[in-house]
Amino acid sequence: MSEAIEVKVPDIGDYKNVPVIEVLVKPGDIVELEQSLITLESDKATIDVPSPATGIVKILKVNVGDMVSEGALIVILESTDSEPHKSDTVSRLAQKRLDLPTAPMAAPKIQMAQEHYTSHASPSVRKFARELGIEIEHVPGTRSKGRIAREDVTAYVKDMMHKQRGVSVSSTTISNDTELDLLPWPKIDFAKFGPVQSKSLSRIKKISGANLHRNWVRIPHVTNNDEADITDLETFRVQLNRENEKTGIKVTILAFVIRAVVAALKKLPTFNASLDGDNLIFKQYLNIGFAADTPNGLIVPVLKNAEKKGVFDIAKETAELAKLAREGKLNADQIQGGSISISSLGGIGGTHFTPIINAPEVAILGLSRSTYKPVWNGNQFVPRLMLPLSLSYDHRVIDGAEAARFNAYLSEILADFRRVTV
Ligand code: CAO
Repeated sequence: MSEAIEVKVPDIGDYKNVPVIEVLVKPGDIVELEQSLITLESDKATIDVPSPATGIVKILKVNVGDMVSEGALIVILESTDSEPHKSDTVSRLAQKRLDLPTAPMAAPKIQMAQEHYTSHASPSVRKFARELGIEIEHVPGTRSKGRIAREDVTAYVKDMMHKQRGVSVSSTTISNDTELDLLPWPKIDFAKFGPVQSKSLSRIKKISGANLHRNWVRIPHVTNNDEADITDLETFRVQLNRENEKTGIKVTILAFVIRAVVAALKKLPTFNASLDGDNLIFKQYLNIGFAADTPNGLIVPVLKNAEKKGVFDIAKETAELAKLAREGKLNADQIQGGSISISSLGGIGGTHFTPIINAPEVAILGLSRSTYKPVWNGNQFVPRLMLPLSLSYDHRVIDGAEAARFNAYLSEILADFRRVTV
């Protein structure tokens, strides 16, 4: 049965005419036993007045700024508790003192200002911060005397979330250490150890660095390493270049790999997807990005509609895009809209590496330098030209087995390029 309860300011010691600094409920709110209803603040303490019962707030009798003393009516509550209640909090306190049987008592929560705590916040605000996993000491208070209100905690959480989403392009150093709870970046006076020279990062390095940093931290990367036998393809490539010497177009292994990647994306479309919240966006276009090393830093031009282009066209267009990248002449359209990226270090060296995914793509293929290796053909070791493949993938989207299949399929095509169209 419901019962109307007059909730009054309980015994709060010697405090008189204390201002109400927060009203935490409104008519119609459902409140739990001991849930804070209002916060009072004296010179020395903040006091939360808790609800003496579970129920619904029917009438609110105080506003922020009102001055109250013991016995002042705060709220009329319609109790939904099954146990009978005394008519107000004061009588409950009296009952408790006489050791009479009673429902759980709602005593005021008094916190002495600036004594045990360095920050100034009411118990309800502290509880709210605790529930959100926030250390109240970190929250700047905006109320009088620097007191922290519930809204300050909310604003602090919003600010933290905003910072975590944001990307700083002004620096490639670890600027968000505190959010990741990392040690601060070491500050060293290098000149102590010998002569040094300071040079500012190029604009491209700053931008690509900030993107690489975000992608490395936010994407759970795994790299699947494999090797493709390109012995026959290399013979074909050399022959093609010899036959087409006059055109001035040089086909490198990269053009064949781009073509092979197009075929792999058609077969395994998850590699041509992007995460959008809890959804996967499957792209119907096949645009392949490739990392180009430029004097100013790394840039990723995008070869559009690669499925419509043959190996010669791909070789010609990648060379043109790489030239534009090195001259700093790429336009915005030429560096966006990729399905997947390729980072080829084959012209330089290396065996395998871990390329960083170019978000919002979900995979990147790294190519290292091909070398002759002894490969067992079932009867004997034979020299075969092996191209190292390093496929980094976003493990939220792609499973290890899919990644292994992608590399295995690529290897199959590269070993016998006739399969690219099959
Ligand atoms: N194995 C062996 N040799 C290879 C090879 C490989 N995997 N890939 C290329 N080569 C050879 C080429 O055949 C060429 O040989 P020749 O000089 O005898 O003709 C030579 O290496 C140089 O190739 P290239 O680099 O000029 O051409 P490409 O098509 O292979 O690559 C481009 C073009 C723009 C991708 C490349 O120049 C480049 O900038 N690579 C660096 C990419 C990079 O910085 N990645 C790291 C990014 S961080 O993840």
